[in-house]
Amino acid sequence: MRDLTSIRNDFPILQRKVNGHALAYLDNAASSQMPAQVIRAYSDYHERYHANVHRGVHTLSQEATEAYEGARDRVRAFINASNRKEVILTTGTTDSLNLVAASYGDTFLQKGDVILISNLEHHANIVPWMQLAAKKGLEVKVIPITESGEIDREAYVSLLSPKVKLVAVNHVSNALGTVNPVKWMAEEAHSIGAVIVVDGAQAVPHMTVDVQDLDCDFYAFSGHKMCGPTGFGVLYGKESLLSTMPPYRTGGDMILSVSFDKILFNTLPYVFEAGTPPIAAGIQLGAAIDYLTSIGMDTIAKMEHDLLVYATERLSVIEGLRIVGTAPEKAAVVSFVLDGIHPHDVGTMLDEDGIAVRTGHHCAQPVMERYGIPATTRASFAFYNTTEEIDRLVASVHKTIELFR
Ligand code: C6P
Repeated sequence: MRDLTSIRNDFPILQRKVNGHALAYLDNAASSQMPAQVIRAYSDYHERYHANVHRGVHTLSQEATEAYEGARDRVRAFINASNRKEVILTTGTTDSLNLVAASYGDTFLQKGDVILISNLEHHANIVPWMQLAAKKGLEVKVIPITESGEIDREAYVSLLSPKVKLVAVNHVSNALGTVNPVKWMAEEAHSIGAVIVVDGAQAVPHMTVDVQDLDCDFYAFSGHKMCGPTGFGVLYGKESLLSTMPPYRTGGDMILSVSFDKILFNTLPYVFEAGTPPIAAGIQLGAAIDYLTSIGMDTIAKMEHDLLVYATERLSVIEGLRIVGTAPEKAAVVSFVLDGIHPHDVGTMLDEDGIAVRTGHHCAQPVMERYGIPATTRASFAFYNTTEEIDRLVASVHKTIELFR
């Protein structure tokens, strides 16, 4: 196992100072940082083999295609999809979920059908379904959560009826960190003939994900939360479903032939990938997967769990601080509120000490509504964080409380 100092040395940004202090980057749920290996993959592509993919017979284009398609193979292995046709490369989780709503949802859901959405969702796994429901006359029902921020299992089971055709849930909540029982939820959804769409944006970077074991129908995630690039992500879908779905976007690369009489669409996965993709970003995602794999997802999960336990212990004893989201199964996210101090003020104070956290509703307003709060301060950890950074967070929170009293 590599030691933490050598891992941290891979991340150039961790050397920088913010407001005169060493950066303590605790906003990994928003976007994680990139190791030099992933940064280099970008310049390497541009310096040595920048060309379009899937088109040229020339060497550069072939090299670019090989590297880009190599990233797809890495994704397939990383999430244990059964074959590469099931790996659609997108611009991110949001794009992936919109693809499912626009293609699968618009084709197979009918007036009167019910979509179940958990109360824990990011807006990206709410808005496309609500828009679809408004367009097609579907009904959206909400799976409630308990006070600790877990799916209310009994309520979920009682909501499942033959009218339910689709369940939308995240694997890990970005606002609270709750790990949801998606394998069990998939089993229940399938028992009444519904499909399950899992938003895995906050899970894939932090734990081993096996889509076949979960038996989810669709699974979406983003590159930039897993030490990879922004503007790139993945939609996993079962081949049996993807092969029945119409194209999402149309144009070049998603066709086999075009004439003014007839268009023949390309095969999976390319039929869902119209136009020139963000090639460099795709190659970087491949490099990010190599990097995470070199450390090991189980090691990453253990390192982050230790940070979660330490941060929870240290923060929860602060008078006037309340942690929102206390599920026993949590990823390394601590969302909290301080009596009488707005999270934005907390975030600004922490930034003065070089500590980056996210404040606000985290694009999960229904979660905030559930707890009757407008916002939280959220510290989210990655394997390269340290307990010293958590100590600094705690000290800075104390300082903030004293200043605002
Ligand atoms: N959450 C956060 O700070 P995109 O923007 O498409 O890469 O990911 C959207 C998204 C979808 N689902 C979940 C569970 C997410 O956490 C996110 C992104 C960031 O929590 C930015 S809002």
